[in-house]
Amino acid sequence: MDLEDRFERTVAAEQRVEPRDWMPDAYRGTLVRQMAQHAHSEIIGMQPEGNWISRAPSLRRKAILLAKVQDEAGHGLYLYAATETLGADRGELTDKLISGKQKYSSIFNYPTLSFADVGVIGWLVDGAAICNQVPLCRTSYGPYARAMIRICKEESFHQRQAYELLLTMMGGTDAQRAMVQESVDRWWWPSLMMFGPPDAESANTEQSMKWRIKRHTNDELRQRFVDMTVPQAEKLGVVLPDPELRWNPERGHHDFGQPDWEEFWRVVGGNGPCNAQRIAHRRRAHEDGAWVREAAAAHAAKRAAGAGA
Ligand code: FAQ
Repeated sequence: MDLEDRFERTVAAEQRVEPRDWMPDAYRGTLVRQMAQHAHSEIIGMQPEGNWISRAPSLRRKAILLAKVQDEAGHGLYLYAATETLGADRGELTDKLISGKQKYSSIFNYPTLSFADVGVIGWLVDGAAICNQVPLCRTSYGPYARAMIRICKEESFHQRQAYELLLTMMGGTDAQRAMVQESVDRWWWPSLMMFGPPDAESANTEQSMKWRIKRHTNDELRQRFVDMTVPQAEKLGVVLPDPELRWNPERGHHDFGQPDWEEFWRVVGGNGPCNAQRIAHRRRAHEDGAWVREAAAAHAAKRAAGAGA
């Protein structure tokens, strides 16, 4: 059996492809692209909520938010480590992020204007991330699938703490309820965009599904997210800002409107409300951390020299 046959059979049999196995160059390239974008999203995704750590309304909320943002750093690190098993270089990936050559999720280019955004991000953005990532626990590349299992457990906790925060705010004053609704109005459509363009415009889906990197199409996951979120919105008492949203008994799913796809492509292309700010912040943090990398390298060199003596 030649190498390509063996690879195809492994994927078809729902077995995992592991780092030392032969794999087509394009499979490797697609994985590095998707996993690097995913890692970058986790790292850039620390910024919108990090904006509220110093202004959280109580010590309890501050401790929870701090833990969530730290988890996101951890997710980024697992994912960068997983890309290294494919031969990628973490330093090069960071350079591509801060020079705008590699993407990260569009959602993190929107501003966090109120504390309700912390709850709504945890509910909708982590909710969308869970819908997208639970199937990735069965993705064909072993290290990515295993990283996803741990990440999904932590994302579930993120979503629950956020829903509890929103239930508390909705049980509060009229001003608090209005703050939650205003936040939902801003985040609903960008959350739907997280699943990527409609299937007909998704350049990568067909091949990624064949390789079992992706297990569902963008539109399938978007539908799943809407169906999951509507009853949660009802229980909370917020209105999702889509006049076309209604249950369709024939399909057994909710019908819903389309996000503004021109806005999506603008944000993906670098021209969203906060793209420049997010990249500048990440670049500054990277440059400010140069001394840590130099010290770590000097320490490692010294130890290696000592070990050789
Ligand atoms: N934003 O052909 P497709 C999180 C790009 S969750 C920006 O459909 P694909 C947790 C796409 O890369 C967020 N770009 O692409 C958290 C492609 O461009 P390319 C991260 C997007 O890969 C929560 C082009 O458009 N999650 O961070 C977006 O088959 C709270 C055509 O698209 C993941 O990355 C977008 N929304 O499907 C953290 C999950 N959508 O590369 C903090 C893993 C598409 O050809 C706080 N990734 N593009 O130049 C995936 O599942 C897939 O990559 C998709 C896109 C579904 C995102």
